[in-house]
Order: sequence, then C-alpha cells, then structure tokens
Amino acid sequence: MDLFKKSGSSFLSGEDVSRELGISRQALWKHIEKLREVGYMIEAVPHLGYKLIQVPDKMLASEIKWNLKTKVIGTEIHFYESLGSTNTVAYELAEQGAREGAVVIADEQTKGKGRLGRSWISPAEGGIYLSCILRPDILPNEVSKIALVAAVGAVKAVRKFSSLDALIKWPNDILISDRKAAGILTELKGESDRVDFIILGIGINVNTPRKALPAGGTSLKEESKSSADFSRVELVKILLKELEAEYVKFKTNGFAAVRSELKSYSCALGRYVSVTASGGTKLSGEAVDINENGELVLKLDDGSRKAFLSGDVTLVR
Ligand code: BT5
Repeated sequence: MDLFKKSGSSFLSGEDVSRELGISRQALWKHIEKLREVGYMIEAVPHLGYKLIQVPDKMLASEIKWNLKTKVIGTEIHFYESLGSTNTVAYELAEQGAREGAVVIADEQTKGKGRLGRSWISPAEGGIYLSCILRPDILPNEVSKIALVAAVGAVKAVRKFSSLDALIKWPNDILISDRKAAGILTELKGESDRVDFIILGIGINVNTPRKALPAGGTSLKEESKSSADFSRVELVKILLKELEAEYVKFKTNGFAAVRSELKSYSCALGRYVSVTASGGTKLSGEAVDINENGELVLKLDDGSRKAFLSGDVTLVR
C-alpha cells in the first residue's frame, strides 16, 4: 500500500511491484484481491499495471498509521469493526501490560459508555470511537485534568480539520453551536496514592446524521452543512497529533501549560450555568473560572464562589 501511495495517481507496473516486494506476480494479484476485499478500489489495466483509485474510510490501523506524525500516541493501534466499548478493551489491554500510547479504535460500538453509567450512541461508520492508554506519573486526584487536557487536544483537532467553531463545555464535551459533537470519558486504575493507567476514551460524531443521535447531539457533517462525508481517518490522525501535543505540554510543564487555552475555548465561562454535582446537588451561577485544579468556579447568586471538580453543566443563558 505504501508503494501505491507514493506513486500518487500514476500506474504501478505489476512487474516492478513484484520485484520490489520480492514476490511472484501471482502472489501480488492475491494481495491486490485482499486489499479490494477490505475496501480499497484498485484499477488493473493490462500493460499499464495497477492504480489506487480510492482508499476506504475504515479505521484500518495501516491507514491511520500512514504519515502519522506522533511519537507515542497511536504507535500501536488495535482496530475492530465492531466492539462493545473501546474503553473496556483498552482497559483489558492495559491490564495485560500494553504500553502508553496504545490505541483501540472501532467503526461501531454496541455498548458505548458515557460517564456515570450513561451510554454513548456509536453507530457504524458515522463517528470516531477510540480509547488511548496513558500511564502518566500523577496522583489519582489529578486524573480529571487529563480529560481537560484531552478536551483541548480534541477541540483543536476538530477546528483544524473542519474550521467549525467548536468549543469545550467543561468538563468533557465538545459543542458546536451549543450542540454536543463529542464526549470524553476517562477511566482509571490505581490506588489511593498511585495511578497504574488511565483509559482516555473519545467519541466524535463525524458523519453521523442528527436523527441517529440523541436530542442535543450533532455531527461535524451536520454542522458544516456539507453533502460530502468527512474522512474519519484524516481526523483521527490530526486528533492523535493534537492529543499528544497537549499531553506532552501537561507532562512537561503541568496543568498551567494548557489551562489558558482550555479557558479560551470554554463555552461556559462568562455564562450563567447550572452545575449538577455527582451527588445530585444542583447549583446555579455565573461560570467565572477554571482554576489551577481544573475545577469550574461558579459565582453564585449570593456572591459566594463554589468550585466543582466534576459534574454536569447546563448552559442557562
Ligand atoms: C460522555 O459522557 O460524553 C463520554 C462519551 C465518551 C465516548 C467514548 S467513545 C470511545 C470510548 N469508548 C466508550 O465506550 N466510550 C468512550 P456523558 O457526559 O455522560 O454524556 C453521555 C450523554 O450524552 C448521554 O446520556 C446522551 O444524553 C448523550 N449522548 C449519547 N451519545 C451521544 C452522541 N453520540 N452524541 C451526542 N450526545 C450523545
């Protein structure tokens, strides 16, 4: 496949390719047939040879790895056509010792997970569903910062890829025009003073039609009003690169290094919001800050301030 991609739009002669790969013409033909079976469109013309016409937009590891410019994240990719949840499989792999940066990705999830036992709708070939194994040297109480760091990476990736004005809704949503286009779920294995690993799960609605999503959901395709599908493979590459960049900043210089960008992309700051904490208490006020702990700070109606480490935000006005 690398030979095809390097050749651009020209024909590759069967003889040259066989020689370069050190295989017979017969073996080459079988290989081409296998590529066609997984969705590559390859033209074969007598005397001219083979030409790559179209690459499938499947999350094939080989497609994601082609020209991927990361050093750690995505250097190991496990692709599945259909899975219950990429987070669950990544968790199992991490328990078996998979290294930092290993990524599990699926075309479809049948039991996609949201936070607090909620579900993530993950139809086939519409979105990106991936989980990355991270092994940062941090304390468990800092784990919520990882989701925020990832949100900065994800929002930058979506903006670069689509030019849409994507924003972060603290702590883990990516919104476009106040509708949810992506969500982040971090899961942790560790003890009170130690993190073994974190599974960083990201779901992005790329081409998913709005009717397949819950109320309030949207996709990049819906928001861009485009009739053509976006390439999910291209977005994954940008996403992995942006995630790595933000993660490295966080590991090298701490949360302060990503906090100002996080704030600049946050749609809640300056707005009147309600926060429902994990215990169920709901408070309303103006969102005034995301502090150095990654907490959302509200200025309540009585003028006092309250910081939340986790919770669900509703934008009121
Ligand atoms: C999240 O939870 O937003 C985290 C979503 C993480 C999904 C990824 S996909 C790859 C990896 N593997 C997994 O199994 N999960 C991760 P939360 O903030 O709890 O939001 C969940 C709520 O969002 C649901 O209760 C619905 O209301 C809504 N929702 C579900 N699916 C959606 C979708 N595809 N698009 C927009 N909203 C959705």
